[in-house]
Amino acid sequence: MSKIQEVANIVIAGRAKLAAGAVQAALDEDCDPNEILGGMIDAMGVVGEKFKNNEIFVPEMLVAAKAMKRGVEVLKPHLAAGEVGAMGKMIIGTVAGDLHDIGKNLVAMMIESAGFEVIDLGVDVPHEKFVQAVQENPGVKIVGLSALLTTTMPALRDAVALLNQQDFRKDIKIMVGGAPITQAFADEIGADAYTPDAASAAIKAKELVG
Ligand code: B1M
Repeated sequence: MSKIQEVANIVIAGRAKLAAGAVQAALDEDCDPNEILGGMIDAMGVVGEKFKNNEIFVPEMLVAAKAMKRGVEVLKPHLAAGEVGAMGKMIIGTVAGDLHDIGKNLVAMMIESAGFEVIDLGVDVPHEKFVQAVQENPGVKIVGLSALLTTTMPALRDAVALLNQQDFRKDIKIMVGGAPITQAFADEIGADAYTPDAASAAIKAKELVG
C-alpha cells in the first residue's frame, strides 16, 4: 500500500494519533505534499459517503476530522511558502450555524501562502462579526465566507447581504465557497468571486487585489 493510501486510511478510520506520523512517513518517502493533501481530502469524501449511507455517524466524522487536522499540521510548512502579509489582509470564517472548518482552514492556509495576512474568525460566525472585523482591521482587502451545509446557504446569503450594505463595500472583495456553493449562487447573492477549492481560492485572491 502506498504511503498516501496509508494516510487516507488513517483519516477514514479517524486514528488521529497516527496521522502526524503517517504524513511524516509519506514526506520522508518524497511524496508530493499536494498529493498527500489530495489523499486526505479524498478520504474525507469517503467519510462523507459512509455518513450519507448510515455506515458511520457524527462521532466518526469528528474523529476523521481530527485525524485530518493533525495530518495538515505536519503538512502545512511544506505547502505554505509565501511572504505573509505582503498582499494585504483577508478575513475568513465559516458562516453562522455551520461548524465545518477543515476546508476553510485549507483556504486560509493557501491564501496565507499567497502572501496575505489572514484573520480567521473561526466557525459559526454571526453575520455582524464579519462586518465588525472589517471595521476593526483597517486595510482589509478580502472577506471570505465558507458554508458546507445546504441548510447554511441562507446564512451565507444573509452575511453577504449585510456586507453589501456597508459603506466599506467598495473597498473590499467578497469570496465565497464550500461544497454546496456554486458560481450561480455566488452571483445570485452578490459575492465577487466563487472558487471550488483552496488552491483556486489563493489564485483568485491574488487576482482580486492585483
Ligand atoms: Co458534516 N456534513 N455535518 N460534519 N461533514 C457534510 C458537509 C455532509 C456533506 C456529509 C454527508 O451527508 N455526505 C453533510 C451535508 C449535507 C448537505 O448539507 N447537503 C453534513 C452534515 C449533514 C452534517 C451534520 C448536519 C450532521 C448531523 O449532525 N446530523 C452536522 C452539522 C453541524 C453543523 O455544522 N452545524 C455535521 C457535522 C460534522 C462534524 C462536526 C462531525 C465534522 C466537521 C468537523 C470540522 O470541520 N472540524 C463533519 C465532517 C467532517 C463532514 C465531511 C465528512 C467532511 C467535510 C470536510 O472537511 N471535507 C462532509 C462530507 C464531505 O465533504 N464529503 C460533511 C474536506 C474539506 C477539505 O472539503 O470542506 O468541502 P470542504 O472544503 C473545500 C471546498 O469546499 C472549498 O475548498 C476546500 C478545500 O479544497 N471551500 C472553499 C471551502 N470553503 C471555501 C471558501 C472559499 C473558497 C473555497 O472562499 C472563501
